[in-house]
Amino acid sequence: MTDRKATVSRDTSETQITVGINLDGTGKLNVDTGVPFLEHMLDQIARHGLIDLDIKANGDLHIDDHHTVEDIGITLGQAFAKALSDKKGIRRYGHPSMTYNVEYTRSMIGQFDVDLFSEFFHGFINHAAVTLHIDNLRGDNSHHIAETIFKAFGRAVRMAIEVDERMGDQMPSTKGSL
Ligand SMILES: [Mn+2]
Repeated sequence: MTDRKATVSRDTSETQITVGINLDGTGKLNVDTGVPFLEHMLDQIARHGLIDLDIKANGDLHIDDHHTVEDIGITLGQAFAKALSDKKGIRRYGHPSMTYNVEYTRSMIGQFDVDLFSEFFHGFINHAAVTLHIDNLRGDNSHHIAETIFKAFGRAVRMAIEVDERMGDQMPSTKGSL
């Protein structure tokens, strides 16, 4: 199997972001974004997805965290798609689509606005071209609710991108190409 690694840089007037990704990593995170709670969540993706992530972001945090969080989602999605390449031999695939049903018990976790989680996932799915359904069943602590979402996301991604020996180099779709 070829290396499933990629690096993507994305530069706008609002944010400058570089994401390095290794889909077959060991769960190592190297991060510097200026948004500590998001970093805690990126750590869940890396650890539970067994993905190595190297993420540097320099965003307009003097306004708020919005652009930085959304654009990290976008750049991570681009790096993910690039590292997956033609998607041959993996277990699951999708098309950009998301449902997100989560009720938080408070609007802020520390300094972090919980609205921004859906912005992050929207950015990711649109650029990674994946289908993602997030339904939080229950929970009474917003920090824990967020953690369960990101842990489950990491696990789901890990399963989806695992190479299935029986698939050979087939595309996991009756369409034959994506
Ligand atoms: Mn925690």
